[in-house]
Amino acid sequence: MSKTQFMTLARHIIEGEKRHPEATGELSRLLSDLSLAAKIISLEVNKAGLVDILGFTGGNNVHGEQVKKLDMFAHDILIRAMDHGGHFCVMASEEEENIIHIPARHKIGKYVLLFDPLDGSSNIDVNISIGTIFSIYKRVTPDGMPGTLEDCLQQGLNQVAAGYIVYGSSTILVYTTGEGVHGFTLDPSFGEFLLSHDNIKIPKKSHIYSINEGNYLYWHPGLKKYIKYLQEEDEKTERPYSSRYVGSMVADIHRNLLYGGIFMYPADHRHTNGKLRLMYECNPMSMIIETAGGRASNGKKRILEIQPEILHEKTPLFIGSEEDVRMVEEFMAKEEISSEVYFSNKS
Ligand code: P6P
Repeated sequence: MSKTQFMTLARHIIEGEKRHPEATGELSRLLSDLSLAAKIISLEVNKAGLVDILGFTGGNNVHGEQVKKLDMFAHDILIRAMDHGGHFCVMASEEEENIIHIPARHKIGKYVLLFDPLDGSSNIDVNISIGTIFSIYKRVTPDGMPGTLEDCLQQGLNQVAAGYIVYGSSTILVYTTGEGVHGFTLDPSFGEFLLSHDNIKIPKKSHIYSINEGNYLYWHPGLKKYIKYLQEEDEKTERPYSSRYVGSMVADIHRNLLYGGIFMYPADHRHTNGKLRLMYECNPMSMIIETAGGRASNGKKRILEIQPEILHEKTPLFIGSEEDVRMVEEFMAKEEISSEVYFSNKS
């Protein structure tokens, strides 16, 4: 029997905490609570086509984007699963403009949870993989009091845990507490996440790139040259690369984590800070990829070193195999131009 068989998520987390005598077991419990929410969301995602849960709520989220019912379902499930366990002092969600306080009737904990309840939701109706992303910090304000925005606006370097659940051909939960990246596949027959990807390492160099090439006209000139470089033929450097872009960040990054690859959502004339959110998309994914041996930057600076200023802050993102990310950074540095010139609004 392989050593990973029947290693459940709960047992794996506890095994991990045994290596830290000072651990209280709190992180184990909150990650187990998260996995329960993931199972419930997975059930709904996998029958979305059968239950009248498709289509738009008619409402818009804080970013003016039309919200699918499944987005709000996942948002509500995560809050209901996580707000009473006594783990958190405050939460924040892509679907909520302001921080989410813990109801007064519940014990206030020492952790902070930021999450994107259902990323890639535009793919729900066409049965393309989507995902939940979560980021966990320890609070920085005094214990016992309600958490604040200050507890949320921490550098990604301070994360104590990060992870995602990808709802695809199977439901896989990937998490890290900084000691390895581990993947668990949900066995729906008995509702357990079983260890399926132990200590994942991303290849240092790849032959896959992920970017929305429809935005080519608006890109930084160095990025244009980089993409053209990837499309040239050179056997020694495995070029041309393969282009793979699902339009669902969790699916794209999960594939690149396992196979190697670089995922890019750059700034451009229309997205002057990129499109993806720092706190609950880029930071958690960056902790995972860096822990797996990869690299994540905004084109110049490590994502995890960015000091956030607002909750729904956006950032350009270049993430994946270390050599590939460093190369695109070099291409853009060579074409360094003033951002005024580059981002002057030509539209
Ligand atoms: P575009 C999904 O809406 C998302 O936030 C990410 O999951 C995905 O990578 C990106 O946007 C796709 O954006 O502009 O290429 O359609």
